[in-house]
Amino acid sequence: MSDEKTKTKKKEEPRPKSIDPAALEVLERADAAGISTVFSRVDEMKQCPIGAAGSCCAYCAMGPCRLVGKGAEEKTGICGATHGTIGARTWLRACATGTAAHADHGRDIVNTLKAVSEGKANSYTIRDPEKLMRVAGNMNIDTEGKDILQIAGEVADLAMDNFTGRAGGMTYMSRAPKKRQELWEKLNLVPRGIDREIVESMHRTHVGVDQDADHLLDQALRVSLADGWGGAMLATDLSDVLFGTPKPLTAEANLGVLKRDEVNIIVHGHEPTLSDMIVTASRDPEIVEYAKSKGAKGVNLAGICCTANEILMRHGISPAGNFLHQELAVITGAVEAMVVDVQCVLQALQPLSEKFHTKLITTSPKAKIPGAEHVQFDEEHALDIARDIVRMAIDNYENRGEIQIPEHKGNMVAGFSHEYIEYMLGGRYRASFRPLNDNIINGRIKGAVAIVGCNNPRVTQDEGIIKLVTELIKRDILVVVTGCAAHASGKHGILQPEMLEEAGPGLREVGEAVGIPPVLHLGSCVDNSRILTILSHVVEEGGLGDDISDLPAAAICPEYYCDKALAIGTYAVGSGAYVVFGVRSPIEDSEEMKQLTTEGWEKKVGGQLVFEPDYEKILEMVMNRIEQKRDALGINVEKERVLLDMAARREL
Ligand code: NFS
Repeated sequence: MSDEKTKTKKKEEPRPKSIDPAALEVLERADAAGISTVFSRVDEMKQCPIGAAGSCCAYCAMGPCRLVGKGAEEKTGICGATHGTIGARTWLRACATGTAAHADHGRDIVNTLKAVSEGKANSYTIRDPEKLMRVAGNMNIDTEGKDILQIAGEVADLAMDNFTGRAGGMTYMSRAPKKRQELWEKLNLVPRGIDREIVESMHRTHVGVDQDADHLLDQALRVSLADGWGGAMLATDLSDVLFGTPKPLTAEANLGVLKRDEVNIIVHGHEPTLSDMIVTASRDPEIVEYAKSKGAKGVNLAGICCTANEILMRHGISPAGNFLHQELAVITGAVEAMVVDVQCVLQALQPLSEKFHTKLITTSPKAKIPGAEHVQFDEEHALDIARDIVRMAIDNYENRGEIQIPEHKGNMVAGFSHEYIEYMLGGRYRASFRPLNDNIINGRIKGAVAIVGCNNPRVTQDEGIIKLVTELIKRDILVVVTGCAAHASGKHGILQPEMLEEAGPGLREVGEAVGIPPVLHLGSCVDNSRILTILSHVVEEGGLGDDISDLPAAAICPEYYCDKALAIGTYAVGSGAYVVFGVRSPIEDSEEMKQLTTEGWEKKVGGQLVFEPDYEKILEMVMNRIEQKRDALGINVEKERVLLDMAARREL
């Protein structure tokens, strides 16, 4: 490089790792001690620009093929695959993987419900029999004269048939608005069975099978719909049946929930089955006594990722953080055991935990990490296994070294199920979404946006999530959050009714009258299915069009990192939503793919998936979309703003 060039080359400002002060504090400790984390490794590992932009195909041993260089757009792989084919194949396979993850989670819940119905999993009960009856009703199961366990068994059997395809289609597709169901029928997008769609997606993406990008993307929609309206929705509903339907509760969030003088156990991953038992075990007086006998004041349970959301929503267990917090929790030195099940668990936790006293315990029959201790979970001995794990953590308390727990934590209200939102809006005896529809129609609430998904160390942790949530509520947008976006919101204190003061005047009025905060925590990522249910109810309630695609609503996944997120985004589009992902576009190099997933999907299913790394632009795009939808509905007429008087509030 010439001297001239060296002189003029601008020094890039280092990107802040996080906007979370707790994360920054622990990272300082890590850096000082030379400890590697996902935050440091991301700087050491440059992204492959070819793969990142969707120009690499590694699906067979003739390649990997790279469609780069002069005339790249016209280039093909050795087999002849174009940019569009490669992009669509990669997209479809990601959706199949994401769907498989959510569906397999759902299948385990179904198996647990079945075992309970047969009296084989005695640690569990049907905590919400009312919900079981509602689910049975939704599934058209005749409950007359049957006892609760028999009904549970029949629900589990029919749920299982959704996986195999024996149910003759997917039971829950009928929950969608009529018009949407007809569109799916017309386009042949109705999933025939969860497993079948995953298998067919894998088959179609094998080299030499489906090579038409548009046709491949139809399968991406179909398999992802089997996630949203199948695997994920079953996981949510049946978890509510087994573990309780969430109701609002308060908790704290961030690394500051770890306790200096108690045995800290972190449950991390996604499934509620074992973690729910660990909650019970950690509260067992005998176990607490055991902890005291080892010099601790008690047992403190906290969560990371979506397992955390499951036990937060149902038990008020405070989460210690989102995806990028898993290593940071270990680096505090205060975690006696990190108990992991499936998904989003970094392999790097193992060598890291060896540097501290933390015991890394894998529990799923599906997931082992070399070097970690494996205590295999099975639902028939669930509570005993949970007790053993808690005792292992207690025994490890005496091995603690120096600890450094950041003080930061946010207060929050979580636990909003769709049932509770309906009840809150309409009251116990006339639970209804009517007040929400009315306030969207009269313009007090402009629309609704879901902010969902992950952290990704390629972008500043939590920045996009927090910026978008706070800016949207200022603009009178009701926001719902799930997954790691919900964790971020909790850590930064924006899941509190006090946030109404930061909201636009219309949203604030409604929030105060109805008693809801402006940002609602709906749970884990499988609970994105609650959003589908809410949107369907809102359409059904009337006055806002007759399909999800008519609603002034959108979804944003600002910091996505994994296949599950793409499956969620794709089923949201297939359901009629406008979806924006941050970070970067995995199809940047393919004009055909960009066209198909935006204008193409808009024409076909009334939604689109756009990638945009700039948060300001995302905000503008989403607000424009909401205004366009309001215009199309004819509800954007300028009205004189009337402040609510007492009578109007009572009516609300
Ligand atoms: Ni969702 Fe939940 Fe978090 Fe992303 Fe991972 S934990 S399932 S995938 S990182 S939001």
